[in-house]
Amino acid sequence: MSMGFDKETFKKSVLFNMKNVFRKTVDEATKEQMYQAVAYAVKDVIIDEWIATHKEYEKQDVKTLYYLSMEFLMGRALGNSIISFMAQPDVKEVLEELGFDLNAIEDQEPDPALGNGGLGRLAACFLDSLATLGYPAYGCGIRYRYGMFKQKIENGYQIEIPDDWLKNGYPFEIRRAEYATEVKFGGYVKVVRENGKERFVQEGYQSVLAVPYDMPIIGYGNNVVNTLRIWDAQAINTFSLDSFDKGDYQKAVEQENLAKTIVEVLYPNDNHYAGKELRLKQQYFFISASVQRAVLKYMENHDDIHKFYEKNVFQLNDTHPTVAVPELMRILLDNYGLSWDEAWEITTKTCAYTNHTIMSEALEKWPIELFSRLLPRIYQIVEEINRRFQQKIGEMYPGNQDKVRKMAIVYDGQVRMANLAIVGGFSVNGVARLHTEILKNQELKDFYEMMPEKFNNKTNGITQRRFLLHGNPLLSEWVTKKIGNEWITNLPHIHRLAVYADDPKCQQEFMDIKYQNKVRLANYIKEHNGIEVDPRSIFDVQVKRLHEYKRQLMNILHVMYLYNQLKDNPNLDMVPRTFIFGAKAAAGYRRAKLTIKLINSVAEVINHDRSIGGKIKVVFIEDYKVSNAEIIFAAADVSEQISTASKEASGTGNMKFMLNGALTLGTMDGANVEIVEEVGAENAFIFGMTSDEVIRYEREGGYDPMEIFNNNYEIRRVLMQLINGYYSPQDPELFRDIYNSLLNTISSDRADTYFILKDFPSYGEAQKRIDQAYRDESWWAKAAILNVANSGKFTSDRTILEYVRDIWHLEKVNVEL
Ligand code: CR6
Repeated sequence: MSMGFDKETFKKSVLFNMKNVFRKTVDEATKEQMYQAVAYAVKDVIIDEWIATHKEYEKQDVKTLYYLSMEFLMGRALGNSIISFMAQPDVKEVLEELGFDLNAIEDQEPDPALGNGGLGRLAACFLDSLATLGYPAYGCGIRYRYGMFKQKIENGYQIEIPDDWLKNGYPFEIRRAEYATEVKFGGYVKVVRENGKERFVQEGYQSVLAVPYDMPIIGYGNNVVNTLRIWDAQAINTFSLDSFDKGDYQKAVEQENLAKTIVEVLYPNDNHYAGKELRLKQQYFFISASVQRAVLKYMENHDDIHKFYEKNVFQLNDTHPTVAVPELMRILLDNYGLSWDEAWEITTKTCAYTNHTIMSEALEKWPIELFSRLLPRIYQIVEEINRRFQQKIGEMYPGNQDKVRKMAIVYDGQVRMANLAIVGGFSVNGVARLHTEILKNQELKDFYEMMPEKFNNKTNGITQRRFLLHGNPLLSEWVTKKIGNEWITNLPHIHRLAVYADDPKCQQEFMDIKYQNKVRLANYIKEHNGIEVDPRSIFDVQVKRLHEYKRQLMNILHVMYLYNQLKDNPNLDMVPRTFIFGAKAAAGYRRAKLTIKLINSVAEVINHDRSIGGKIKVVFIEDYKVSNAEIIFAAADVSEQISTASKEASGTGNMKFMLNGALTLGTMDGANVEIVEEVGAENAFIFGMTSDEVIRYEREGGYDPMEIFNNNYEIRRVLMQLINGYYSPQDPELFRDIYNSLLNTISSDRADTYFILKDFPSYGEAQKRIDQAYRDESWWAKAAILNVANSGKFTSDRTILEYVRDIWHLEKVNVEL
């Protein structure tokens, strides 16, 4: 147990908070009030460790990582905090003594969703690992007033509801007004001459005040508490009568509005760039504040700015934070008076970039007009970076305009952020081996040829502390009973479970735990969806953002196909299956939203058809988020990871399922490749085209879905049901767009862009193999245990150690109390 925790003190603290914050005694308190009182007591416990950690960092003058990210999908903090200082049994007892149940109290916490999906959740796992491994790090992001929307399903359609997560205050955060920083937008750049030197100053700008809020990131059992710093925006001068008199009224109001709107909401797009001006404002806002603060902090205890990179490293989580490159340049040039070469050396030794996608629609490109109007000085610097880089291209590839066309940073009226990130840093990494290979050999081939030393792979990972220890207490206790608890901070140790995979008693124990977790999920589904599901059926789960490349459509088309088989032959011999979906669609992504409607329409028909004897159930879990994800992973038998090969950079849900003993039904895409390598192809269900095949078709053509439609009766039957009202009798045309996306070339250059029909037969085969395999309970249990036992590679601790070794070069710190 961590030294900061004492049960009696904790109890007193809870009672004190209850009185002080709510003027209540415990027996009058609501669960929500109890949650707050407990949360503040937890903060009390960690606050000394938090202070001690930062003292230690200062004392040792450590190198610090700034993980710059537009998104941090943290999930709830209370449960994990308690686990981290290893006081869960005590806290549970304290609450029981006070008449409350810890689970119910945890359930009161809003689930801070300041992220869309994998990228934001990865950032959260990384922070957990960094603290647990004892590395000095800040997460830097935005304190969105509204994070990811809450999803409601009404009449089968997704409805987006703002998620006011700050409504009752957030007990874990601390406002740090003393670090507030001004961020400037717009205006123009004036050149002033001072003793023979030119200086650039921005004038006529609007500005906002960036005010940081700090959240504690608690290491597991090691007294380390790092910081997630998220920035809020405030008007610099709230407007006064005075400014009204001077005619500045308009300006004052504008500043007020600018501040309010900047941090108002997270853009709900995953893997898709919308090109909105406000988004660029958000990017510059949090980057300028974070970079300014990092430089000031460094200069508090150092006098030579030239060595900045020795003590600081900025990791750019995708291209969203790329303005960090010109912003650091600006500070070094304009505030510290460095020469271009000096500033460039420091900047390119400080910044490193992670690429998270090859999907072209996710590539950020800003029109010059917008970029230069919003960030005039930054744009000047980007132009100069581009001019010098093009010169370098010219030297290496004389007269090769094609190289310039492909690699230039400013080209065709646009600023290309990925190119800027590659040129402005010392490292470029992909997030799974296959993804990095595709970057090197296709998407970023020219950059790789020019600067191969920058490229490296860092296969993603997940934290076992949240996704097994917290999310699956039954399995986690069982694992610890078998092999001890070292896996909590050293996941590869979990391989010791492998010796139990053949043991019938262990198999039985494992399957019993899976069953209980399925009952827990079934109860959740009953409570939230009103649908009864049978925990003895196979739980076949696809939870992730809704996107065409992830092919939820292929999954539901297969359900439609199976249902047809059952209707033809009600005695069909099949193991009962529950198909579980969970997915949010970006609010403006029409086809994705229609797919949700399709899933719910199919569910409506199938779940009410008594003639199939309950052999298939379809459930769409509303509002998929970190807190219910933990329950879902624990209960899954089958993990659907069925993206079109080459499109899913890594995936991280795939790893969370594996850790919880689900078998992967997947394509050879992203990190699936490495999962299969670890667990063995015989313990997974792999199907579909390889990434090479997909890429070849994309390049050379030669795929015609119409041919499949014409030659495959079962597929044709399913597709016809999309347009004959079978699942939408009131409106037979409802799903026409989905039908068209598969067969008509009108909506894109090629029909079936994601090769759903092409992979469908092989997907159906794999599904059949699952049906057969599940009948042999002992085989299944063994394969499931082997999945758990071979998940060691996929801890984010391993990923972080690789980043530290190859990119960040941080020193581990011990914190004694
Ligand atoms: N959408 C990838 O698509 C990857 C995560 C984290 C994604 C996904 O395969 O696991 O990043 N990409 O690396 C982006 O967000 C751009 C994602 O979450």
